Amino acid sequence: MAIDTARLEILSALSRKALWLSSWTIHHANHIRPNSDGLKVGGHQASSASLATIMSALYFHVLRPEDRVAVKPHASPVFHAIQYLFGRQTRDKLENFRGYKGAQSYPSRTKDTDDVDFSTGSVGLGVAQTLFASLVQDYVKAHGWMQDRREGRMIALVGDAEMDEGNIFEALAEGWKHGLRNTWWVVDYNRQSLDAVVREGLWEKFETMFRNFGWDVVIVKYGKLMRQAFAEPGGEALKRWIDNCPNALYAALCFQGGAAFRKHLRDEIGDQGEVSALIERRSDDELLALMSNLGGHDMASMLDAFEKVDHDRPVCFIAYTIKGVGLPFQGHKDNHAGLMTVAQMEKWRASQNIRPGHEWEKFEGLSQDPAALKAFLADVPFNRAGVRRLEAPVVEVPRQLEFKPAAQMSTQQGFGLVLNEIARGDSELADRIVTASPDVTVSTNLGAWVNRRGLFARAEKADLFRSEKIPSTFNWDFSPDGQHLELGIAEMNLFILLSALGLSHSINGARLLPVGTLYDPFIERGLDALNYACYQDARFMLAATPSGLTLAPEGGAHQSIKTPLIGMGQDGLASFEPAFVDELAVIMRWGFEHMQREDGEGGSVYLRLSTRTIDQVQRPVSALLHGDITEGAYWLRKPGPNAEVIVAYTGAVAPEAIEATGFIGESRRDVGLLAITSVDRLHGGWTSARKLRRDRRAVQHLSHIEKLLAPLPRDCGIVTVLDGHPAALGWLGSVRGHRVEALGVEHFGQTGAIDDLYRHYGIDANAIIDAAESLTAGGPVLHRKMAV
Ligand SMILES: Cc1ncc(C[n+]2csc(CCOP(=O)(O)OP(=O)(O)O)c2C)c(N)n1
Ligand SMILES: [Mg+2]
Repeated sequence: MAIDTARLEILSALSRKALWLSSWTIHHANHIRPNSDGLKVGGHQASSASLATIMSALYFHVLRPEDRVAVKPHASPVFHAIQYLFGRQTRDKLENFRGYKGAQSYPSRTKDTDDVDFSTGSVGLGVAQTLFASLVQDYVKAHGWMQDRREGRMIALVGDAEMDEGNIFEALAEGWKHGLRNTWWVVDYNRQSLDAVVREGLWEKFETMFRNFGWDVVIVKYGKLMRQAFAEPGGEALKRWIDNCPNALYAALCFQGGAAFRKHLRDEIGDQGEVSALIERRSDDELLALMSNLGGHDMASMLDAFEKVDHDRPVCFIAYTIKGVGLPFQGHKDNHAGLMTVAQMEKWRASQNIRPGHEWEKFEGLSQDPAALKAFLADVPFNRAGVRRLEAPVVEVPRQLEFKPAAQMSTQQGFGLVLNEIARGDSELADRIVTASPDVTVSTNLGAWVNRRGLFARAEKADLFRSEKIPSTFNWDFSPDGQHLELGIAEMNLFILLSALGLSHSINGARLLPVGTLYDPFIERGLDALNYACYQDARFMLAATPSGLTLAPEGGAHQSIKTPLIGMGQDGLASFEPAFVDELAVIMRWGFEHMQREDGEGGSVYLRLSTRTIDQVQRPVSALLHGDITEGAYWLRKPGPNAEVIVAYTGAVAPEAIEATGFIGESRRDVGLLAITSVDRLHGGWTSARKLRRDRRAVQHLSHIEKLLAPLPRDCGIVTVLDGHPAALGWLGSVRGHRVEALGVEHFGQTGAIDDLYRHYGIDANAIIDAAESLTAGGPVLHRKMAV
């Protein structure tokens, strides 16, 4: 469908305006209101210019409110400029670009106030997020929760160097397996990265790969000026020269200008009559305009490419562009952090007919009637639905989550039992939970859940083993009602999928309660994706199991040491390491509510679990204990008034801590045993209490850990122990000034049985006793006899 000329002119004008505003934003931040630390705000002018036309085509014409976009991080200024033209971004925030509470240098769902769909910044992640967001939309649709909402296209604006990120390829494979639809990736093919010009010929490989995965590939290489020139006599030869020109040379010539192009064309094509005449008919400026008229800078070509798509298969658009197009450093390989000088900006300002002092005016310098432009912007299809962030009601969580108790269990087993009980019922909670696992569904105890709730696929697919009547513990039926998304091994995909699932309430208006499982050490494999999922406030529960040395019997390489510190350090993630299953049930209940809180307190939940079977405590869980467990700790054995030492443990080392406390109690007074269920929440509570007191907002307020440790005499020692890095608990001594012996694991890789390993790494009962001895006066403490 051809677009009418008047509309095309307005779109081109708005695109020029978006480019101007994005460059002015950066210029302003550098030269007019520079950061107080004097840092140059580079890095974005060239990247933004590269995408100004494409983004304008999308936002001002092609996009619909239900479409969602991940914008390449360095196109943030042009994104904010477009939002400013829409009236959704303030001048103040643009003037304060990259400053305190100003517009963010990478589009941020949580920190920006304009209409960011997905946070980007770590290249590659936003791209894959669109793919998973589309799968989630399919999931929501298949479950009948789209109501009357239209399917959106999930669109990523991708830097060509961004394609080097492996997570994109991992996602591509997963998308293929799940029958990906409604996903567009628009590659800003400027053939430049941060440092340099990208490798010749790489894109042909990518192109084939996209097609292999079932994507439509649309190449937008030539703009209208080029196509017209190719139609002139000699045009074929010009086209051939352009097609054969190496990336680096083309970029360099774009930087040098029309005269340089002319010289090269003359030298290389020689005097060939028609093509020479074609070139000579143009002035230097006209020749440069022709040669920089690549498809990605030509509004009509881009619109045409977008509008021609008449199917819902995924599409990769490869749009040829010039990094920094239209700016003095266009094409220069060093332009990533390039900034225009004041003099260059003055010259460019004049060429854009923008009067000094009128730089922020939306329609300054455009030849169109401002009223017409205003009316155009007010009627842009993308904005017709108003606010694009949706909401979904909170799913009620029962007061208590049940599980079938046993005298001895592991927390991983307990996790499976709790989910199994939920799956058996017909609560809304059960319906809204969606599980996912990177090929460790069975080995993380999700099997029972999957047996009851099935695997998700848009089309039914029966379990062949079942239809062939071969006995198997697990039912592997796929259907559109299924509630488990089975992934390949790549952990990055798990986290990006959790991120997409965990934003469904806001993106699709349908709340999902995602639960992902993986082996604890492999959190590190997907850590950046986990970080970004939390950063954009996606809500999910992560069950990481087994953890610590309790996975090491499978091989020393499978031990996780630093994940407790990751759990503490990760913003937006409340981390727990319960020892007993009744604690876990309380935490999961709390977690499903926490995942839905919108009061600034909510977030995601990380459960660090274990396969180690231990004796369970038999007790009623009182409301008080319930509160203590979710706040992070309780006394499993209360210390007496003259306590000489206490043991504070977290997680699977509970049996060692309990046993050691018994031995220590033989010869030391009033020994206490502190069960820590969440070192993260304990620490966070302590930090915020100190801040409240300092700010004089709650002078009397004491945190949970301060209250727990308050009765201890000043010279009481604390032995801390966990199957993880000792620093996670070592801080307990700072709360009230007690001496600490912090036990934990600091070295990696020994294989063996759990007992051997606990002894080897010094977190067994005797190591705890030794530590208690070193903190107290008095005779030797009886030790546990070693098996011989
Ligand atoms: C994971 C990650 N690594 C490194 C960076 C630093 N970085 C920012 S942009 C960039 C290269 C960008 O090249 P490209 O994707 O082609 O975008 P262009 O600026 O050319 O549009 C790099 C290495 C980053 N943001 N994220
Ligand atoms: Mg690039």
